[in-house]
Amino acid sequence: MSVLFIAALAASALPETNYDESKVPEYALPDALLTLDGSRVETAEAWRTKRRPELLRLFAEQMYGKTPSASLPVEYETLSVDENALDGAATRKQIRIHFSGGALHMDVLLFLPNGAPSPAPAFIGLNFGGNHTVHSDPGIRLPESPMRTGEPASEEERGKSAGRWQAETVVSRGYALATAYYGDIDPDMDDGFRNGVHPLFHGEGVPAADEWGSIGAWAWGLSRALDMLLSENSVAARVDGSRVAVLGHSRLGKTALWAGAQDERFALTISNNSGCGGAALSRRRFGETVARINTAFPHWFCGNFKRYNENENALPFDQHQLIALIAPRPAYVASAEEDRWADPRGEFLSAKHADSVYRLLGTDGMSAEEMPPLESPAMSRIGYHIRRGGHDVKAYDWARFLDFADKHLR
Ligand code: GTR
Repeated sequence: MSVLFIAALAASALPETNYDESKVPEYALPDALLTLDGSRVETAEAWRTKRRPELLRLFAEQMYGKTPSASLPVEYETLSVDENALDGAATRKQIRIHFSGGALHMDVLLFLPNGAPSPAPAFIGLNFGGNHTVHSDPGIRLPESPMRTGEPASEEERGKSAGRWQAETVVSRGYALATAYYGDIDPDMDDGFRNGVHPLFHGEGVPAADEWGSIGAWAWGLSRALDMLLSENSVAARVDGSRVAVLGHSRLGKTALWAGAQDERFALTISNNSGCGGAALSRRRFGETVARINTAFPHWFCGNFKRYNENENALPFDQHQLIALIAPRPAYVASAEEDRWADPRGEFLSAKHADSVYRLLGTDGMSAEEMPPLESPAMSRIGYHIRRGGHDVKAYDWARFLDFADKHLR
């Protein structure tokens, strides 16, 4: 039997995808403030010292996999500087982060605003197609790591995702923009963790059932890029490391949430259409489900997460608690009307049910009681919008992310 045939069989054995709100099963969400031993967290101190570490551990061991605590040796190499990028509005820098003496590298592309006070707040996120897809600027290098197809990156793709990054707008509003290709950290393939960062920690072996998959690796990469922003002198002079927002779309939105939850140096976290395994509540089983995502993408989460295929109620948490782990730092969740696969209502409900933790920590949480209408953003400590259209990052999304960042990082 071919591999494709087996995969199709496995997928067809799954229940039909539900897009009917009336068929969402009844469920009880685990209480973010109730610890495993049954005691209730009543103070910010108890959240910080007891419940937050407990929840982080549960998400690591049961879902994303534990991130190695050891660090790899790094070196930073400036590949290029163009002080006159974006028609003079930005300085473009490309910095290569070498890990373990060159065993792996990640190229970070930066647009630093020329006309804004320095150091500037920044957005950082991984991209799907290589840094050269983020803008048509011919000076942006192609990645050396493979694409998801296994093919090398191509010149034809230059600038094809510029709409998803809005570099001119971001810079004109006084923010720096940093991005790296996610395949530099771990190629997005179910290949037994033979490439990318995993072998640097596991050698010939594979991660154990409670150790990181690809999302964990990508989140780790975001933290390593943040290390660079904070410590590479020429960058640190222009980027304010205490005001860095991490964002991502879709699987990289799941990644941004996990990065923001683990690494408290990220001042603000944005999930765009992250859906199942990201902002959407797993227990709703609306659109993509745990079983579907684990079948289609077995390498994204840890081995233990497969225990919850069609068994969501056994999860010791749900995704509202991932957002709660970001508290009291601001978090923003963006949905799209036609992106039903990602369950927009489930994404809103996660944002809303993180509220109790924000309030315990002394900030406001989610201002909207009900899911806001189309393109009427809720802009509290937790933000949310749903826009018209499908699964994508649009100018509308960026405009709201910038408004939200202005509110919290200025
Ligand atoms: C889909 C997957 C989603 C989402 C999306 C993406 O195929 O089912 O969970 O991550 O890919 O990343 O574009």
